[in-house]
Amino acid sequence: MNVHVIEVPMDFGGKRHGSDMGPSAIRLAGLKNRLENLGHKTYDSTPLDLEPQEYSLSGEESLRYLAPIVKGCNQLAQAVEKTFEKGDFPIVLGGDHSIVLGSVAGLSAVAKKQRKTLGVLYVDAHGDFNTPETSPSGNIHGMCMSGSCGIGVPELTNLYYPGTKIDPENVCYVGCRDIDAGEKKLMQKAGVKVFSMSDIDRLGLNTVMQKVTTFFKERVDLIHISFDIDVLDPQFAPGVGIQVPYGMTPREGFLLMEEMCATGQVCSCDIVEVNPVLDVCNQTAKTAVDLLARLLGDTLY
Ligand SMILES: [Mn+2]
Repeated sequence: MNVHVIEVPMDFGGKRHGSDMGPSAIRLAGLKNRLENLGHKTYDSTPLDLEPQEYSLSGEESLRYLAPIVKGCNQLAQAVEKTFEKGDFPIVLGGDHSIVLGSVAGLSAVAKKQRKTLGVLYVDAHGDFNTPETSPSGNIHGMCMSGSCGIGVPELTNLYYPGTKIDPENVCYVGCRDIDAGEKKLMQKAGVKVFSMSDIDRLGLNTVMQKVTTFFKERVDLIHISFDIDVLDPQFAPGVGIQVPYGMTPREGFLLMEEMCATGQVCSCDIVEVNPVLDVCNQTAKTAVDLLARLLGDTLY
């Protein structure tokens, strides 16, 4: 398979900066070699033409850095659309999670043209389903999935092209454990599927993944995975903007990726919020590489 590694060094969406260095950290951790050893051809580029955060104005407090986020996500959407249309597999390296607005917009544009249904597997400690009214922080990385689902301000819901990018009923979460009260109501109303950390504890990840893959098989043609590395427990992935305790182990993450690989439906993947400034010896980026390798066919035996 041809894999296009799309680097998105953009960290406007979160409070703690430094995830704009995530793509370099993941590249340094050996992504190219790992994927090529699995038999894939890789190429790498960045679509961003943007001033960094230190040179940009944050704008309104309830939607911090809205203008540069919209601009960068439009650039990303175009790159993802082109890659996917060519039949190549986009791996999008964030950056904070606001970039999912761009990935999903680009993919959904192609899915529409091909008359295929798109689903999103959202692997995250958080819901990222706030609006400016419910958000405690005004940070857009907490409003990106609601935006993709058509909920929130028009600048986000109409990003790249007018209209909703993904039907919330085709969105499935795994690993949530820190959801704001207001966003929980929005998620329940929108009808997204959620397997929280408690569900993983109750059922085990293997059973959760059987339910997840059945969910997608029954309702969509294509799956985009948006993997926020903060879903992992901070003891294994300390290099993230917001550490949330009691998370998934890397082994659970690997199993999730292997099971998704086996569906044959996954068409692209983001891996976001790797922040080398807060990391220890680049271990969070190394885990990101291991996760991506499992998604693209690596097995232990
Ligand atoms: Mn997130």
